[in-house]
Amino acid sequence: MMNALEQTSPYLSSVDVARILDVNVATVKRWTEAGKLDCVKTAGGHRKFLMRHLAAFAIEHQKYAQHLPLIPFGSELNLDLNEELLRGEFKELIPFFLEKSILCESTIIQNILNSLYMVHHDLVLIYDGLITPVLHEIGSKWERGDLSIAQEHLASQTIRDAIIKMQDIVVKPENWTERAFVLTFSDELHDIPAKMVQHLLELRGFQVLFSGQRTPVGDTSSVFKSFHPERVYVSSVFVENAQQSQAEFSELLELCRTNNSALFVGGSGINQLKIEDDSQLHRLWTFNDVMQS
Ligand code: B12
Repeated sequence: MMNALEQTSPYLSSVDVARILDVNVATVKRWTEAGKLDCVKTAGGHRKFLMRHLAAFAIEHQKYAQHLPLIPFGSELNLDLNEELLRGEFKELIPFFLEKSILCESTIIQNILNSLYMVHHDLVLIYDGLITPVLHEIGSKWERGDLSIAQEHLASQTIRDAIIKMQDIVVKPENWTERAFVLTFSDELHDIPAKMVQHLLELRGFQVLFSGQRTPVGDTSSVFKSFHPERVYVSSVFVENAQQSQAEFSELLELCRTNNSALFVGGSGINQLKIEDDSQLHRLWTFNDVMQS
């Protein structure tokens, strides 16, 4: 595994940025002074840039998005892969992203996600097209014994962290429209899909409360009282105890009825539950469904 200190520096110099955006260094300087392009200053007064600074700039100035190296930095630069990513196709990227997440190369993972978002502005494409197949592959490798439990944890946490950090550059509406509460049942450790649901809802302008892993439904009545969510989203990936999850599901549906909240459920764990026909309840399947819900 790669030592954190051996990772490529995430910082770019003004010269790097000028080269990437195909402008001269004086232009980069002017943009930073005008506040168009954010940066950090070193103790010595030098400007240093992160991909997220370029991301924010490219979102405002779309023509420069085409210049961004999606697989950035020195030897990692792979022009064929770059071409593919610009087209929003992930055939080659999936094995590359998988390998880098297993190696815990978080800088590259982060840059790929940020760059993809900058170019395509489409979280559903990234979640459904890249993250989900890579996580499934990590699971299959672990099942086959090709990855240890520790490696599986490290790889999935590397991806989880990058998904969360990508939110820094995601442009969200300025005003909240509705409130949503996102949770998993009390025996659930898988919370990455729930995190993604949270981000998609935020993108739609929802104010979201996310309680993550292992949420005892019985404890959530206070959330209904204080937060008044118009919507509740549950992600269920693995059901350890079907009876307990069934009881929690019924309790949650009842809470939603009492508080007039719509309940949206998704994930393969839901297939193991008896779902009543109820006008307040909606079964969703994909992240695209979350955007349409
Ligand atoms: C990462 C991971 C973990 C991490 C979770 C870290 C975290 N913070 O999330 C850790 C290491 C903790 C973990 C633990 C375990 N895991 Co695990 N894990 C995975 C892995 C690799 C990825 C899970 C994931 O995020 N997938 C990505 C999501 C996006 O994909 P998805 O779950 O298929 O979801 C899709 C839909 O279901 C849907 N969806 C899901 N939620 C929602 C919600 C809404 C609203 C909507 C619309 C859609 C939706 O959207 C997705 C797109 O189609 C999977 C492999 C896999 N195939 O997924 C195994 C996997 C889920 N784990 C598995 C197992 C067995 C376990 C453990 C029991 C292992 C153990 N023996 O301890 C424990 C269970 C703990 C528990 N009680 O929950 C099995 C489950 C098999 C099963 N269903 O019976 C899998 C499939 C691995 C395997 N191949 O066997 N795991």
